[in-house]
Amino acid sequence: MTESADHDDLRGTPVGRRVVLGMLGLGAIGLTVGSRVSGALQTVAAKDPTGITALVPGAGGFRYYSVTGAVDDVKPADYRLTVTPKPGAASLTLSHADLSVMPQVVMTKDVQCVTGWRVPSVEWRGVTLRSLLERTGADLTRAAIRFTSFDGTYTESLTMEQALRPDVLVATHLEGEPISNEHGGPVRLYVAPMYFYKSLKWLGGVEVTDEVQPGYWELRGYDVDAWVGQSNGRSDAPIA
Ligand SMILES: Nc1nc2c(c(=O)[nH]1)N[C@H]1C(S)=C(S)[C@@H](COP(=O)(O)O)O[C@H]1N2
Ligand SMILES: [Mo]
Repeated sequence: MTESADHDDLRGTPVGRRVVLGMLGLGAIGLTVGSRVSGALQTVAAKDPTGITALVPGAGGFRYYSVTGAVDDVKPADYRLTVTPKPGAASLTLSHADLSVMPQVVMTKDVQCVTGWRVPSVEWRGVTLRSLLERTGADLTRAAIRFTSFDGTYTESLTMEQALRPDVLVATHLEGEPISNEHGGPVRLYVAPMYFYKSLKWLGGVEVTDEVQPGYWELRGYDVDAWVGQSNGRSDAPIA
């Protein structure tokens, strides 16, 4: 099914398939927020029947998404990440400088949004979630991780097995530059093998949990295990 077909199908359909409703929500929110970016973008978005053409200025092919509208532009010096190493344990706080002295990893991989757009060969830099968990003494025998955003609304999750993969990054740099506010800076998640909704922007909290707690879009019908090409009824090529 195509995105425009989803939207057409939904006209006059009061309730129904959760995934399709979720997709409508995703597209509509991209349009709403994107239209605030600039008048020119609003014009482009308004002409697009799928409503998801709000391009991030100067970021070839990316669309801007935020379920909360504009988010505070937090400077690296003011950034804090709260880590809860096991359920019920006291949390600890990391600064941007703490992240920058952990082993840095660079990976060039695709970005694939579940609504269909793909940006090939994007360079990400940061620390693996694994090394962050190890260095904060997290209990790696627990089931899952829950992520919160300092936008106050968006959440995500990974199983512990997924979280420990080498291609899951707590990212600080995108294409060689500090991640901009639009892209979820100063620190966001990049979950390479999964649809981009797993890559939570404006990362504020990393919490070890005893069960997977489905994230924002997953509560609205998207798959929790969001492998590219093997979930959400899509057949995109996997990200190598
Ligand atoms: N905090 C937060 N993270 C988020 C989202 C969001 O709305 N809020 N949208 C997700 C979705 S659906 C996508 S496609 C990507 C978009 O990232 P971009 O705006 O850098 O292109 O962010 C993901 N992470
Ligand atoms: Mo997305």
